[in-house]
Amino acid sequence: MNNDPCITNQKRKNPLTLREGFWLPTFLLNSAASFPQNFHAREDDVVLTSPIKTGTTWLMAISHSLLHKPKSNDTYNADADVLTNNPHSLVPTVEFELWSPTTNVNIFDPTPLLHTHLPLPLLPASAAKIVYIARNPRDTVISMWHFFNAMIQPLPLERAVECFCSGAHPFGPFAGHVAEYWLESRRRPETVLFVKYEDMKRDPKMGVLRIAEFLGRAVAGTGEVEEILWRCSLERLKGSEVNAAAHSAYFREGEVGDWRNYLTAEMEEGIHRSVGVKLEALGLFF
Ligand code: PAP
Repeated sequence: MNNDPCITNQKRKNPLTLREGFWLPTFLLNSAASFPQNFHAREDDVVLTSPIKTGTTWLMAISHSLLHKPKSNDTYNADADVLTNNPHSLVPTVEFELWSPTTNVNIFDPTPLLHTHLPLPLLPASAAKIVYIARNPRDTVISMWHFFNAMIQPLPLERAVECFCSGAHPFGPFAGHVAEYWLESRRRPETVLFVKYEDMKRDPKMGVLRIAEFLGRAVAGTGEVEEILWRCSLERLKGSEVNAAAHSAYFREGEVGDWRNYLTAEMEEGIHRSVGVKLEALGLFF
């Protein structure tokens, strides 16, 4: 095992650079650096945060649905929003879209709901509300492997696991990313909500209610929660025209424990040794 930034860097494509102990895609360094300098949170701003492949898209769809509640006799249709836009278009990811070279747009002003994959030490100090979603590392690496196979280039699973274990993958190391947000959520529970993908899958209604309560958003009974869950369900998003056409890589199985279909005992042991024990020490995932 070595420390080469690897998953997206075979043949020197998409190199990574180390910042504050985390590997960032080099092409995102400028926008990542300007986030803490230029973002001044307002009281009701919300920043969704996550490593990659831990349930970001689902969290985006749910949070957008919660925060864009139509007022009575408002004709705004939140369902149409989610059905006709990929959630990543509804909730901009700071490092990808901040002053994007293509749009030259500063996304901070118009939207109260943002997302970032940046680790905690690279976030602005201002106290916007943060909702972080994490996932079991074994399912995360399998999801990551499928995603990079589809979006960048095919690579052997052994290589993907090796990169994951070394921490040299986009926004890695995974254990450090998760641990920092977890500890911050314990220190400042009113500011950081830590959500686990597995909990959302096991009891999605409770998951939505928890997020709604944290965001200070009153929910009109279980009917509304069920509607949000239906609207944001994997099946429905996967089947929508916009996602089927151009964003299918974001929607796959969405299963807890899918790693059992892929990882050998040796791979699993390696993940446990390099990532799992750090999370286990915090009572997370193992
Ligand atoms: P990202 O980091 O590229 O944004 P992210 O959305 O965090 O990806 O994670 C993708 C995973 O969430 C996929 O898991 P899988 O590979 O194990 O299947 C994807 O299927 C799952 N996912 C996407 N949308 C939903 C949803 N609406 N409900 C549940 N899971 C979802």
